[in-house]
Amino acid sequence: MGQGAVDWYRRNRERSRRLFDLLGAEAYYTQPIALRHPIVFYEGHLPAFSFNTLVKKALGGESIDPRLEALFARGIDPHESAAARPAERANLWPARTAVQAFADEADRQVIDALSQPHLLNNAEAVHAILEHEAMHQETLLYMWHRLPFSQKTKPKGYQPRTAGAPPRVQVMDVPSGRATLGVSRESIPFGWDNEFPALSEDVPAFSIDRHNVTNARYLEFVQAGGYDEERWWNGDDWQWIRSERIAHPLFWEREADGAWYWRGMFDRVLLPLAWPVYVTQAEATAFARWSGARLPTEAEFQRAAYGSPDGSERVHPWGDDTPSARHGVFDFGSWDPEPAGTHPDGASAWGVEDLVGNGWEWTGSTFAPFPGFRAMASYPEYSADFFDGQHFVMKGASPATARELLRPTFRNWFRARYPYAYATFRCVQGA
Ligand code: AVJ
Ligand code: FE
Repeated sequence: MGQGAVDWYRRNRERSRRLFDLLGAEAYYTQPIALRHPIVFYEGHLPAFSFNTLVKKALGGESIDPRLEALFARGIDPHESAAARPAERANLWPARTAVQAFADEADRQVIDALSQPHLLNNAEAVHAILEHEAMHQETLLYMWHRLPFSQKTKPKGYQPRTAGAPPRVQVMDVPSGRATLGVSRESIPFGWDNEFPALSEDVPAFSIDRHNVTNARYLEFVQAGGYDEERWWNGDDWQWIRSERIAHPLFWEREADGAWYWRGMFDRVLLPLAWPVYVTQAEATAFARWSGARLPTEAEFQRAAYGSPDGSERVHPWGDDTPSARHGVFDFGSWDPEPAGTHPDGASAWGVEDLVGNGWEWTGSTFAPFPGFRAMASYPEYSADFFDGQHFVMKGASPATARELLRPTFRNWFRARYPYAYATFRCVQGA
């Protein structure tokens, strides 16, 4: 593959290191999200996955440490009932020095492999390890988000951009037309298995919110008693609302005096009314129902984001220009969201803003294989383990999504009641 892959790998490793450096030592063995592993796992998982996938599996190389390679192999999205119990697991994890020694050797061998010119046959494994690390940097950030502020060091000069009034609610019309959901293997340098093969759909006309649903709009739902009324919620979601006594989004906190706050990455701030609300798919669905609308399907999202009046489709919502901070909040451009309406340069052909950036967007579509799906050789469990009807597609990007992942067919997914991700939504009407 050569220099490009080596550079990307080093850039990834450097960014991961900087993310770990934000934390105090006391956080290392803690588990900020009960459904995911403790932080120590991820420092091992990133190099272990790269080493296992490229050096061992693709190239048939020897082990460095079979126990650590197995321990750090996999750790995603366990079922709600399978939440790891911290006490039982505490002494399972190695000392940090051992994790880092393993990581250094794995890095050395991965970089050595990436430098070989004959890696072309293994392009899939190479891209998989590079995108895998980039994706996990977002996982790390939303885990860090849940840690006490006292365990994180705020980067010098960082201030969340809270100023600005919520934009007027506006809907944009999207005429009927075709939308691309999946692509053929030959047409892009790399995609995950769930992006293939080619698939396009006719999408009837619909109208869609110009902006994401903001905290201001969502507050109306909360204040109208939305969390107390069963009729807005799907059955399982209502059970969850009741049994967990959920009364507002996880990112919101309330003081005794009744004031609402947003839990940011490094600060708690008075609820920024213009920011997109971050919620579960369950909460997004309830809000949409309450407001007489629904969530977009995956096909409608694609049409709103990439379609255009002349029938062609764009590379990005705004066109062909290389993604930059002017188009939206992604690629680690901020530690928090920014006000809706502040990136008009990123608008799609229909004038819909922030489709890519400022928060992943929930769809109403379950995560399912496209007809003709084939699990990828280098990581066959990547998608296939999640085609269970319980996961929903998210599209777009959040502030913590690397620019390399901004392609129209990239699909993300979580369970309907997973509250930790940087995920927002907008409503549609029609058809
Ligand atoms: C695609 C973001 C849902 O984090 O659970 C990381 C990505 N897969 N390691 C996850 C993933 C294996 C996955 N998501
Ligand atoms: Fe992983």
